[in-house]
Amino acid sequence: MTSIVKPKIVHKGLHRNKLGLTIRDYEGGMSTLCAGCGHDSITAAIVQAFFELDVPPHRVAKMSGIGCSSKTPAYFLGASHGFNSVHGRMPSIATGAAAANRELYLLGVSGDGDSLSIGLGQFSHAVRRNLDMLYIIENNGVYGLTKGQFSASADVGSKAKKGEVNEQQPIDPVQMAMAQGGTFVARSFSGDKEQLIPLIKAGIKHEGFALIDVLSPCVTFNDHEDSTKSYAYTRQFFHPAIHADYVSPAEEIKAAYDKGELMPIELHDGSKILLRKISEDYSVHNRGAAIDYIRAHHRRGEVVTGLLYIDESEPDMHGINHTTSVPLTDLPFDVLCPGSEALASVQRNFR
Ligand SMILES: Cc1ncc(C[n+]2csc(CCOP(=O)(O)OP(=O)(O)O)c2C)c(N)n1
Ligand code: SF4
Ligand SMILES: [Mg+2]
Repeated sequence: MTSIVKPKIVHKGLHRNKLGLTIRDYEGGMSTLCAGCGHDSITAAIVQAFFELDVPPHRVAKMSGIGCSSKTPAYFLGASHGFNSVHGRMPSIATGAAAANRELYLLGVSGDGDSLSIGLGQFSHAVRRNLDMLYIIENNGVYGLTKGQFSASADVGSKAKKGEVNEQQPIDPVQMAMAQGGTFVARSFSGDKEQLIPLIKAGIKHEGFALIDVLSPCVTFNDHEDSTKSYAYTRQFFHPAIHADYVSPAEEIKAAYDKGELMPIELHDGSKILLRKISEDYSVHNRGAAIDYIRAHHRRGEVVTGLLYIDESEPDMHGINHTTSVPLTDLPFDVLCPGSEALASVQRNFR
């Protein structure tokens, strides 16, 4: 994954957590994403959440697939374990890591393309297994890395950079996770760190599968090609001496709003989304009511944010499969590898 090594200058007065670490110890390489990309704001929230929870970075395994979103683990927790899997296959790798070592905090970062198109089956099975991990979808409605094709989360009527209009219904990962028995389901916005950081902390600590779908604007593919001031138009009349590309820096979109409040957000291309933060009296333990609530607001054009559902009574993957609590690397060799006679006996049972 591309990243630039950051010079490490630690200010003496920087706050230290219970482990004596500063926030700098939770950072990674310098981001190579477009300036203003929502994914960078989510990276900052992840860094802050792990720092505030006093989690030792080496106790974290960060997993991802392919996409701009899936590149971001290079930009946080440089001292943790990591695996950048093939497109849409991160849940399988995370399942293996979870089975091998329960002492790790598993964090999966994925995109709407990675999770809802090619990886939809993998995503669904991670939910129904209640795999003990925090799974963040950095949801921008497009395949950012491959230049802005619609993803399966694009809303009906949304326009691609080339003017094409999406006519297919979107897949909502939140409603999917609810329907498949998800035990921690939340949605947030990349620019709302007051909401996002506590949700990430709760998701890390949840025993089971915690999904946070984070709306994360893609600044580059909200740029319109019809405009004579667009980069695409300029390129037509420009003879490059070298093959290089430029994406204009954009401001990060931030949002601070209270419980129950409706917040209109203007995206970089001028389009709007309406965020509704769940109110004080919302019940997070009623799956049916939560789905009704999300759908009712969706019909009004609103996207509901906050912790939408939690169930702490369901066993996670380890509980269901009775996995060992000892990391596999710490098990004695004869337990891990019982020998050829034991294998032959298992095979005899299958005949
Ligand atoms: C097997 C396979 N098919 C297709 C691709 C091309 N590809 C790379 S990233 C991507 C989609 C990324 O979209 P998303 O997960 O939403 O990430 P974003 O870049 O928007 O953050 C695709 C289709 C690939 N790398 N591998
Ligand atoms: S293409 Fe879009 S998603 Fe990818 S880094 Fe740029 S702004 Fe972010
Ligand atoms: Mg995407």
